[in-house]
Amino acid sequence: MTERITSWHGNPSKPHFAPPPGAVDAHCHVFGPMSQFPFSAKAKYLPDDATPEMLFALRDRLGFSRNVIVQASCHGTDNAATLDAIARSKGTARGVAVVNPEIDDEQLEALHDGGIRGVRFNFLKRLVDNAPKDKFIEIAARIQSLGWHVVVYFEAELLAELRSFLDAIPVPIVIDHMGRPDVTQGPGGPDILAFRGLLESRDDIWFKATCPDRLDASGPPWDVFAKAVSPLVTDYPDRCLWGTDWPHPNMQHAIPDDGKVVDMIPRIATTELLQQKLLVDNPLRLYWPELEQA
Ligand code: 0GY
Repeated sequence: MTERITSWHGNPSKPHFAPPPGAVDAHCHVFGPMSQFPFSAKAKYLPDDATPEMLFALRDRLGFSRNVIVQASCHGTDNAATLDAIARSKGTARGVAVVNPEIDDEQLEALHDGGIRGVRFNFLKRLVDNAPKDKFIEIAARIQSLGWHVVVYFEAELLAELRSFLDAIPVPIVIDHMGRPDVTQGPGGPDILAFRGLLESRDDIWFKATCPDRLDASGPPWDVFAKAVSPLVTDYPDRCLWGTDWPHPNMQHAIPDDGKVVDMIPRIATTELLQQKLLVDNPLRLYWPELEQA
C-alpha cells in the first residue's frame, strides 16, 4: 500500500445553515502529518495528511466552535496525532482514543490530561484485524473512574451478535453513525427498528446522527437519510450527537462537500431546540461537562 488517498473536498461550500453559538463537530479526525506521526503498519488505507490546521480552518468556515477528534484506524493505537491536534486547539478540541488493551492506569490518566474523554472500539473488518470483546470490556471497566464513555463502530448486520457485549459495558456508549443502518429501508425498517430496540434497552446509549454521504448513495441533499434519521433525533433528543466525519476516511470515490453536509442538519434536527441539543448541549455534556449550563 503506497498510494496515499485524498478523501476530502478541496473547496467546501459555505453552508446556508448557521449552527448555534458553541456548536461542536463531534466526529472528525486528523491524519498525520505523516512525517511527524507515521501511520500504523496495520493501516488499511494510507491517507494524505489532514492536519489540525486544516481541521480548524474548516471548523471556522462551517461556523462551529469545537471539535471532538476521534482516533482513526490508520493511526492504530498510537494517539500522538490526535493528542497533538487537541494540544494545538487552544482548548477547543477534545478526543476519543483507541488504546492497546495492555495500557496502564498512568497512561490512561495521561490521555485524560491530553483531552481524551472516551475510547473507541471498532468492529469493521475492513478497518481492523481483530476486535477482542473480552479485552474491550476490561478497558471499559477501567475507564469508568475517569468518567469516560466508549464509542463503538459497527455495521447493522452485527448488532444482534454484539448485543450481549454492549449490555456488559458499564459506562455510557456512543454508537458511530447509528450502527450504519440501511436507510433505504426507511424510518420503520428493520435496521432502524433494531437500533431503536438497543436505545430502549438503557438510557445511556447515545448515537451520532452522522454520515449521510456514507449511508445514502442518492447523494446530496440525501433525502433518504433525512427521512430515516430525523425521527430518531426527534425521539431521542438528549442522546444524539452530530459531526462532519471530516476528512471522510475512505470516501475518495464520493467526496462530500462539507457545506452540504452541514445543510443536512436542519433536516434531521427540525427545530431550534433540537439543533441546540444536537450541536451544543449534548456534546458538552459528554466532552466538556465543566462548561455545561446549570
Ligand atoms: C469514520 C468511518 C470510517 C473510518 C474510520 O477509523 C477509521 O478509519 O472511522 C469508515 O471507513 O467507515 O467514522 O470515519
